[in-house]
Amino acid sequence: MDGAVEITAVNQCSGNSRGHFEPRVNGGQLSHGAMGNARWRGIPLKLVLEKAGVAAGARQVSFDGLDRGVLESTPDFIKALDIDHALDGEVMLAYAMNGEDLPMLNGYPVRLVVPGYYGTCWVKHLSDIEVLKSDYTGFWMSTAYRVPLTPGNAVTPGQVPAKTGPITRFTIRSFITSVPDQSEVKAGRQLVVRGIAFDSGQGIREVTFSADGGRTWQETVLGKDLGRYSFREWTVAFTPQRTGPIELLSRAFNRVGETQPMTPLWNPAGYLRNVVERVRVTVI
Ligand SMILES: Nc1nc2c(c(=O)[nH]1)N[C@H]1C(S)=C(S)[C@@H](COP(=O)(O)O)O[C@H]1N2
Ligand SMILES: [Mo]
Repeated sequence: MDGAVEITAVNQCSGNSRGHFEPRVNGGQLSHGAMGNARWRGIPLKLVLEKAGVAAGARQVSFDGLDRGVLESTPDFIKALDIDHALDGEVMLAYAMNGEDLPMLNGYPVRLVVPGYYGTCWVKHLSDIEVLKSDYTGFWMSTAYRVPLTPGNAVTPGQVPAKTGPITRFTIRSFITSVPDQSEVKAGRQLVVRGIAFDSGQGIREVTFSADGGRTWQETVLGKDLGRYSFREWTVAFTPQRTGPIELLSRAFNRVGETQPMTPLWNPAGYLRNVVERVRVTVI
């Protein structure tokens, strides 16, 4: 298709904290959250908006999909982006994922792809795009999916934030993917640990690794750069010496100096989780 572009980008649900997906509470068993990394192909939203013509004074663009709420009382899922964001040339109307038509569950036939932003903005089964003169105020923008507008978007547990705004960009995160939590590893044998890191598009600069619960850290080797919105793979080799329990940690740093906190930041919905995660293993 004329003007088509392709990027590799992470799609991550905003409900990404372990607490949010507590299996006993809501049946979800998504552990670190629901996320994926895929190649998205489509037309920049900018091209379509420019073809339609955007009048002066436009403030936001709203996006609606073909689905409706399960209950009569559930508001229709409609999201909005600021006009400058919608026209940034990166936001995309995607029709293919990993070289094939979008699967039904991922938004067939067309979905919005908003690189670096939480999945909630990535409206699936897109049917209506509307340029608005004022900010969109529907439920899924003005009530749901909001975070405190405080440093780190955090408040003291239990505190109701004075001011909130829509959830927007990913926080920086990293994970160990090759060693399961609560597993066993052999003393004296070299282990190559693999993992991933990503942020909202500033670019991963470095991932460090600790095999002693965070007391000492070593550098890891970054894998191929698939673009600034993609997962960045990393590997590190280490040889556990003494038997007994140890904790493996990884911590990512990006090009603008952001990193993951060592202790969790709290907000009412449990959004934006990016604390350094711990993998507990026993050396045998
Ligand atoms: N039409 C429509 N699009 C939607 C949603 C929805 O309920 N309806 N949910 C959003 C949310 S909250 C997320 S996390 C992503 C999930 O995208 P995926 O199913 O491709 O992982 O879709 C987004 N797009
Ligand atoms: Mo989500």
